Amino acid sequence: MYNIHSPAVTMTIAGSEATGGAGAQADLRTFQELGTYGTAALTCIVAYNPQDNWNHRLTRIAPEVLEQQLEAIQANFAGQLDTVKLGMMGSVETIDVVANALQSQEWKNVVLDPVLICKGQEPGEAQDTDQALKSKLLPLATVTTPNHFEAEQLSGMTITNLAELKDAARKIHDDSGVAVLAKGGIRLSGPEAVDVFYDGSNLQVLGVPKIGNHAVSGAGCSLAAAVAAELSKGRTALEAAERAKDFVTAGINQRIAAETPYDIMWQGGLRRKPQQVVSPE
Ligand code: PXL
Repeated sequence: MYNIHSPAVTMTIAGSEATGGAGAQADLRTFQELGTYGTAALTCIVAYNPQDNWNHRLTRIAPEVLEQQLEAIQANFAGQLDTVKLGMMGSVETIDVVANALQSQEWKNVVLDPVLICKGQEPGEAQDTDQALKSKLLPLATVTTPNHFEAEQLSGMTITNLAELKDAARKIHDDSGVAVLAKGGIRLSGPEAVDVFYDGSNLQVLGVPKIGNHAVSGAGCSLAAAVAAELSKGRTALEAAERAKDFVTAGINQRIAAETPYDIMWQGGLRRKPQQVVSPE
């Protein structure tokens, strides 16, 4: 006897980060933790270099190999897959393949984490990739989650305080039509890590007390993946943003230490703590 289980199906199109802190590995753990069935199409492979200050060594996946992964996932879950999260792209060719896949079927939720600093890329090439992301992927997204730097780049504005973060979120939305969750995180001064959600009608400030003053690995990837997971379960964009922020805050609170200069967020932060075993008197 068996039962057919039908969790929401979610897909990430992202890079592999072998140590598991960021990228597709963090996305898949987030999908699982939030009760969705996660699939992943890899765009590139990042291997940090412990001999060189943990710098990124970046290998791109050939565009036709990305195409094959997308074909397999989309065919296998035809009619079930309506939510995708986009992470690190790594090249203009990759962005073209992803834009084609997005246009090949209907999607309810396209969450774009606009990873603009693709460490390991030559500066000129990185600029082309950023430009392609803005012109080809942003218009196909339903929600985007820029961090402080990315919000500055996408809006063309300087962001030093909450009022400017709000203005940038408005500008990115007005230019693109996409709901924006702009992350101030620890970058803005003050006691709170503040993010701004704006979807054209609703402007909401999401703040929680800062947990230390150092960024942790995986927070950005996991936030966008959590937004995607919550949307795939039928939540509104604002609800998804609020839940994703709780998920990441709990994960930062229970961070994992490693040899890299930054800690790693733990996707199990919202789990109920194991019951204390009480020994019989
Ligand atoms: O945090 C951005 C990011 C996204 N995707 C991959 C990464 C990183 C940062 O290291 O390696 C694959």
